[in-house]
Amino acid sequence: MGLTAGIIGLPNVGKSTIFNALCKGSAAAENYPFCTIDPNNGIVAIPDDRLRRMTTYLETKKVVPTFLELVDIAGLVKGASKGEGLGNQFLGHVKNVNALVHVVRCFTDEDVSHVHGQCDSISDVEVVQTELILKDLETVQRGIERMEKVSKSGEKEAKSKLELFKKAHSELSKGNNLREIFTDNNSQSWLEELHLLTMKDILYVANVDEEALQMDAEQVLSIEKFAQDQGAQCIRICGKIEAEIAELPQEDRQEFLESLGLSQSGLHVLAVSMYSLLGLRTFFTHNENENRAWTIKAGTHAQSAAGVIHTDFEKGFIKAEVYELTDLEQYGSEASLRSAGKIRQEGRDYTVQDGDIILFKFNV
Ligand SMILES: Nc1nc2c(ncn2[C@@H]2O[C@H](COP(=O)(O)OP(=O)(O)O)[C@@H](O)[C@H]2O)c(=O)[nH]1
Ligand SMILES: [Mg+2]
Repeated sequence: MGLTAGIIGLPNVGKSTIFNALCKGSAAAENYPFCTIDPNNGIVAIPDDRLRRMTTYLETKKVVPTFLELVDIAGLVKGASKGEGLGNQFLGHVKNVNALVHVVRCFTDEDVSHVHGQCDSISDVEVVQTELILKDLETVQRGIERMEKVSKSGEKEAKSKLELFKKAHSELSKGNNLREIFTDNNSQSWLEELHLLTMKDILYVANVDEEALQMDAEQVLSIEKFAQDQGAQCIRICGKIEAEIAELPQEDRQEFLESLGLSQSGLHVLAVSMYSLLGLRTFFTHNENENRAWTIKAGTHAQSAAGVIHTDFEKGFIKAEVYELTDLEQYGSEASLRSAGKIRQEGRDYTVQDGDIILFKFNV
């Protein structure tokens, strides 16, 4: 499952700094030379300690984590929806991502200029949000015009869609993000064809000063409140520290983090938040060639989970043999788990749980 997050925000807020640090840091940690695709697209490995733990007991040739694709989307300024700056290019890129990571400047640095002269986090997020809303208004307006034509032909579904699009238009006109309004599956699937920006899940990232990672600064609190009012999450990352971490060899990173009083890197915090935002779960597989982590949506059944690995696994699905990491750590090997009856036999409708280690049985 390709999962893509687009990093957005005003110019000079630290988007590229965070993007580069996460991609570079991840590439070094996982030893993946291919991690950066181009200057604006990168693949970061989702850090997951369970892969390491399982590999202590299950010997294999390589360990493959699951990935998140990041896109550094430049060019959002006031007026972007009307084509200012890199307006149209920006909006073209942002249309294709699964989720938005909205970086807000909360750090103080007189050497780094601010597009609007002074740094005010709330008015900054509002400028960005307004551009997304304006662009959606334009898109929805086109949708309405199209549906008006189609519904004249008497098609029933088109009439209901037209109503829905009009409701969306009125909510946007009031300055509302659509994700907060349309939470039911039916509306969501009808709105999907419009690729609306304010329907996308969003995570706010306060790019803070080193001290503000642990201490509450006023700017940060106000952004956290802003996010909370929308039912969204806000995390704190210090771009400067992430950039320093990315330069360190893997074995020195934990100590560096601890010296700053931190337990996890920004990438870790971001990955965990992304998973929770998008309702994602991880399961693991093991064979002599690789131990691997896979991403699925919460609620995915065993047969569809098999399809994430290979369509043949899904088509020829027989059963899933499932066990838990903590049992593996207690019994030490698959053979011992088997003789202790700790490997469960599950059918196609079994709902895969986060952390399951699964051996799929299938016909080819
Ligand atoms: N002091 C400080 N400067 C930062 C931080 N993050 C980014 N910067 C600086 O802010 C400037 C703009 O950063 P950049 O990542 O290019 O911003 P972008 O336009 O949003 O991509 C650069 O000079 C960065 O070094 C931070 O956490 N603290
Ligand atoms: Mg940039």
